[in-house]
Amino acid sequence: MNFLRHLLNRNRMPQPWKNQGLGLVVLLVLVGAGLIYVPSWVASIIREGNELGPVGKWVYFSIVGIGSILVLGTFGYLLWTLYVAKLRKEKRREIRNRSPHELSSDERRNELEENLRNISDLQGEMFDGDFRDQVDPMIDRIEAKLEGGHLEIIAFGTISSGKSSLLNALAGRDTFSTDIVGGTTVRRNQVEWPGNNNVQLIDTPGLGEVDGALHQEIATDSAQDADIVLLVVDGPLRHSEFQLLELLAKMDKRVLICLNKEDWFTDSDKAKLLQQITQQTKDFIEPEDILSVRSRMTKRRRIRVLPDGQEIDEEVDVPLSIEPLARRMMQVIKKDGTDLLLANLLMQSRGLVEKARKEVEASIDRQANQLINRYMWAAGGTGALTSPLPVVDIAAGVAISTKMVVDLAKIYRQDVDLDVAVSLLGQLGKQLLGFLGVQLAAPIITMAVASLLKSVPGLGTITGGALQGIVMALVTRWIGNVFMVYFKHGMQEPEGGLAALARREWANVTDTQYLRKLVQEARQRYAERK
Ligand SMILES: Nc1nc2c(ncn2[C@@H]2O[C@H](COP(=O)(O)OP(=O)(O)OP(=O)(O)O)[C@@H](O)[C@H]2O)c(=O)[nH]1
Ligand SMILES: [Mg+2]
Repeated sequence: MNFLRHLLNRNRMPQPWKNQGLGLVVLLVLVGAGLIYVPSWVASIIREGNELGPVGKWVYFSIVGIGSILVLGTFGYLLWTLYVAKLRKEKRREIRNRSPHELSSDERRNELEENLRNISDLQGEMFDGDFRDQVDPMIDRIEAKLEGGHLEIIAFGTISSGKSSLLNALAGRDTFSTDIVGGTTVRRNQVEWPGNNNVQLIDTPGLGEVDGALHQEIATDSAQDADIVLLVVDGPLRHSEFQLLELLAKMDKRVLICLNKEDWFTDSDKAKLLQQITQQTKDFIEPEDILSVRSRMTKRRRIRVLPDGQEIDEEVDVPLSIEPLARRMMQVIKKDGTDLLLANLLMQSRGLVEKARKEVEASIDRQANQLINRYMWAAGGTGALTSPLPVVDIAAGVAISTKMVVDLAKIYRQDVDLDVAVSLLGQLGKQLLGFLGVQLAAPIITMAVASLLKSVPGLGTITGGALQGIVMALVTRWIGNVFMVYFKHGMQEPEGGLAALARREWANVTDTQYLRKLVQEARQRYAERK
C-alpha cells in the first residue's frame, strides 16, 4: 500500500478555499489602476471642456456629470445591496440562535413562517417519498394550531402522582380513568377545558423510574407539542423529576408544578415542602407557578363533641381543591398564551427544518450510493468479462470512473463537467489514472487486492476474471466514496488534506467486513450472468 500512499501524498485536488483572498487582491489592483489612470483622464476632460467656450463647456460638463452620476450611483447601489443582504443574513443567523423567549412576537411569527417555507422547499428536494409524506401532516398541524390559536396543556409526572385525577378535576368530569394501582393511563388522551374551547388538557402515562431516571425520551417526545406543562408531584421532588424539569427548561417549556394530594400533609409540612421545591427550582420556575392541589375528594376523621359532652369519632368529606391552580392557568393563558403558542410552534418548526435538512442530506447520500453501486458493477462487469490481460476493460474503467464523478457532482450540485472530472481524477493521482490506464500498473493493484482478499478468512481463492472484476469494483467504490465526501463538503479541503481522506476511504473499503460483502455480491452477480 506504500505505492498508494506515495501517489496520494504527491497529488492534491484544487483547493478553492485558497481563492478567498482573491477578491481583495482584484479590488486592490482595480483601485490602484484607478489611481493611476483616473487623474489624467479627469484632467483631460476638464481641458477639453474648457476649450469649448462658455455654452459648449456648460453642455459638455452637464453630460459628463450625468454620466458620472449614473456610473457612480449604480456602483454605489450595487455595493449597498450587497451590504444590506449581508447584514440581513447575519441578523437571520443571530435570531436563529436565540431562544424563542428572547424574540419579539413579530420576530417569532416571521421566523416561523420562514421555517415553514424552508420546510416545503426542502420537501421538494427529497428524492424518496417516505419522509416527505410524514412532513405534510406535521406542517398542517402547526398551521392549524397557529391559525386556531389552540393551546395544549399536558400533564406529566411519575406513575400514580394523580395526573388523571387532576385533569378530571379541571375538566369537571371523570374523563380519564384513575386507580390506586400505578400505570392506569396507558396512552395519551385529551379533553377540552370547559369554558375555554381553545385549550386542550392532555393526559399522559406515568413516567416510571428506571435506575432513578424517568423515561426521559418519552417525556421529551410528548412534551414537544405542549405549550404549557403541568408537572404533577405528590411529595418532595425526586431526582428524576428534577432532571425532567431541567430538560423541559432546556426545551423552553412553561411549567407549572402541582403538588398534589395536599391532604396528606399538615399545613406546616405543606408550606415547608412548597418552600423547598421553590428553592430547588428557582433557576427555571417562577414561585407563583408552584401550587398545591387536592385532586380527589377525600375523607378525614374528626372527633366531634356533642352538647352533652359525648365525643363522636366521625368521617367527614374533604372536598377537592384546584381553584388556585385553575386561576393561575387562566392567568398564564391570558397573559402569555399567544406567546407560548408561538414559541412552541417556533421550536417545533426549527426541529422540523433541522430534520428536513438531515433527511435531504441522507436522501442525496442514498442516491449517490446507489449511483456508485451501479458504476462499480459496471466497472466490475467489464473486468470479469475479459481477462486476464485487461487492456480494453481498463480503458472502460477510466471512462466509467470519469462519468461517475460527473454524475456524482450533479447529485451534489457541484459544477463539474467532463473536463473538470478528468482533471480532478488526474489530480487525485496521476497514478490513479495510471494504474487504471497503464497496463504495467494494473497487476500491482490486482496483486495488492488479491493479498488483501486472502487475509479475509473463509472467502476461498479468487482468481482470473472474478478477481479482476472485484478489483475494478473495489477501486470504483473507493473513488466514488472519496468524491462523495469531497462533493458533499462543497469541494472544500477535507480534514488532513485529500491524501488523508483517500486513505480513510481506502481503509473503509478494504475493511474485512466490507470485502466479504463485496465478494459475496460479486459471486452472486457473476453467477447470475453465467
Ligand atoms: N389522597 C389523595 N389521593 C389522590 C389525590 N389525587 C389522586 N389521588 C389518588 O391517587 C391514585 C392515582 O391517581 P391517578 O389519577 O390514577 O394517577 P396518575 O398519575 O394518572 O396515574 P398513572 O396514570 O397510573 O400514572 C388514585 O387512587 C387517586 O384516587 C389527592 O389529591 N389526594
Ligand atoms: Mg393516569
